[in-house]
Amino acid sequence: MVYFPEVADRVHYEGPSSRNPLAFHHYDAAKRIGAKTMAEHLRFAVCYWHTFVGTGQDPFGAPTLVRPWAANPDPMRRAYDTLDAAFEFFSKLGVEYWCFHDRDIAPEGIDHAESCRNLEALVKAADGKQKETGVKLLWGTASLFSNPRYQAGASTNPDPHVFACAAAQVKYALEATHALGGLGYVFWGGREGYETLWNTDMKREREQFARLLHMAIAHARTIGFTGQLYIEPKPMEPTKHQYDSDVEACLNFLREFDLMGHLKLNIETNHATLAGHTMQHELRAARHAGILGSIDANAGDELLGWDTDQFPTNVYLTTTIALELLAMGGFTTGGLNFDAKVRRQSHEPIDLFYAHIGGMDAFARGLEIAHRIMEDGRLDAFVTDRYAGWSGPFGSDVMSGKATLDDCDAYVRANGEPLRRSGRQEYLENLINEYVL
Ligand code: XLS
Ligand code: NI
Ligand code: NI
Repeated sequence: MVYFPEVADRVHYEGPSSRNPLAFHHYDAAKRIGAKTMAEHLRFAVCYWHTFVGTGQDPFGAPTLVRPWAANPDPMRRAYDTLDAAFEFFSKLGVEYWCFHDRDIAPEGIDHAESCRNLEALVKAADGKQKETGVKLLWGTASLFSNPRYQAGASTNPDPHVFACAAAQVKYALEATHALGGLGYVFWGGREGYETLWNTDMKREREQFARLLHMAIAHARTIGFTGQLYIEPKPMEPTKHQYDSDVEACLNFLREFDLMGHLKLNIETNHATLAGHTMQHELRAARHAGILGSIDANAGDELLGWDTDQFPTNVYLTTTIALELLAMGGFTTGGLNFDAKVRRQSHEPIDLFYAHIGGMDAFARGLEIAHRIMEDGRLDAFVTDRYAGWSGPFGSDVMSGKATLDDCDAYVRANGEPLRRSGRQEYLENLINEYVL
């Protein structure tokens, strides 16, 4: 069955003047930007959960995204149909990667053993699809938040029996990811946090979470999975407070529990803004610590206080992301995964194409702009110059630990009042706009 008949074979690049809404206007996969092609820089992935199993259900209303691939009453049949639709979509869109949770691709069975069998069957089918289409797995993950048993957390649950369920699920999800040649595996702790501290031993829960991660690292080694493991910061939702609240909290967690070097971060735009940070801040903090691994590309709504997971269309945002990406030297195992969903009124399958085309075009433009800003060099030169004093004899003595408070006292007595220099924020904002506009 063909699920997306409106797209005959593939979405093509037609250039900025095209009026075809089912063509790329900026994303030209093979176009070279510096040393790499656009496709090599951006490494787009489509997420399975929002795009193929999201229903549009909200607390006020029933599902609106009623999909032709979800029509079969038998859950296993439905899973195979969904897989067909997904790989048709990936191929027609021309993305290289996909991402999934165990429960997205295969339904839960009546018990753990049946759930594992279901997953194995769908992994086998997905493997065939990957070989047929050439689409690869960016990362896999386990849904440790949807089943009611996880209501009080998965690895951070007060009950070790629940911990065991979560760990067993991670074992199979890791093996599934490995079987599919996944480049990475993500831990997003959807319920690894608390609703109220009155019933919570926060110290113990964080230790439990770290234990699960150490166990997963050991299992990855046992099965020979060499992909990158990531944790994904998010401050809240569904919990009131999630332990992986932002990049700096994750960094502290990784250092505290001896996990640095084993995990990197998968950073999501809407999670950054929920944490009260810009995406630029989160990426910068991770990049400086050497743990910027992958990106969940989406956008929030400035006026709404939850994870709206919208498609990124703002070129200013994609430019700042691309600047961090270029400054890092590009992805190694990571990519740009559209962890984004169409609005519940956009209920037709074709809306999924419009959404992804828009996101890919916005990133293509952002990449071109960021590359030109880097080539131009004025922004970097300004920042370097702003700190130039630190390369002088006094600045070097301070930073090498040679200078004492007495030396500072002597320096001020000899040199008097420092000159104030403008931060030139508006000048720099205009400089960025020279390229964006
Ligand atoms: C939810 C998260 C989730 C992870 C994967 O907010 O973004 O989708 O990316 O579990
Ligand atoms: Ni995400
Ligand atoms: Ni999210």
